[in-house]
Amino acid sequence: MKDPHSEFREDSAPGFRLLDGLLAPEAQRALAADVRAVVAEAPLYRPTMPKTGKPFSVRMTNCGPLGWIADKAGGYRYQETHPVTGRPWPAMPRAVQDIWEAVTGCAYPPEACLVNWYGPEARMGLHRDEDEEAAEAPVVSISLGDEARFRLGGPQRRGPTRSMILRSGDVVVLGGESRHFYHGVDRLYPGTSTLLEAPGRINLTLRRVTVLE
Ligand code: MD3
Ligand code: FE
Repeated sequence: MKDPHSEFREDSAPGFRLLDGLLAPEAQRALAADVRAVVAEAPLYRPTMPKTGKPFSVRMTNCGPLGWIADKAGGYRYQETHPVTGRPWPAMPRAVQDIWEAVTGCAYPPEACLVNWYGPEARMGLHRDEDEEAAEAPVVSISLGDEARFRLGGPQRRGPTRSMILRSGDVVVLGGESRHFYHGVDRLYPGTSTLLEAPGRINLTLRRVTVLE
């Protein structure tokens, strides 16, 4: 059978690295507990699309100094406080910071850890991450829970895309050109992991937002 990851080698997506199964089950469980503690302090909420006000199917929260938010009136942006509680985001767990350092080798820390919580029916349309001033810093993604079909395009919205399965414990590093590629999540495969209490998937997206001088 064809290796499902083969089409994701460096040649077709420079800077894209899938670290398949980087996190052992015990590390995944510890991270899931960290995320539950974050959610207890900074509750999940459902963002809305700028202009249309259409709700996301993914629920979100953040930890770290900055959080990514979206709403009808204000658009996509980073801010220091939770849009519902008005409180500062909880601290980024040590384990999350350690993963960033280990996989990017960056001397600077990430500023935002977006927590995406997918229910069985949730998905994320094709988009680019372009709200960061630090546009050249890598982005790191950590998957926990049920498997998902992830889609990666190129620098233009139209054009070929490829898909792959992201599993619990997988870490993806988006560096170089791939940092600016279109990507999304087509669907979940509910029941493919027992890590979380309910069917679903958590994705942590780690980003540098501001440029260090
Ligand atoms: C490829 N999240 O929050 S993470 C997002 O699984 C987001 O929840 C998805 O896209 C998720 O913005 C995908 C993997 C990822 C993150 C950033 C990328 C892939 C990327 C940036 C460029 C190319
Ligand atoms: Fe994204």
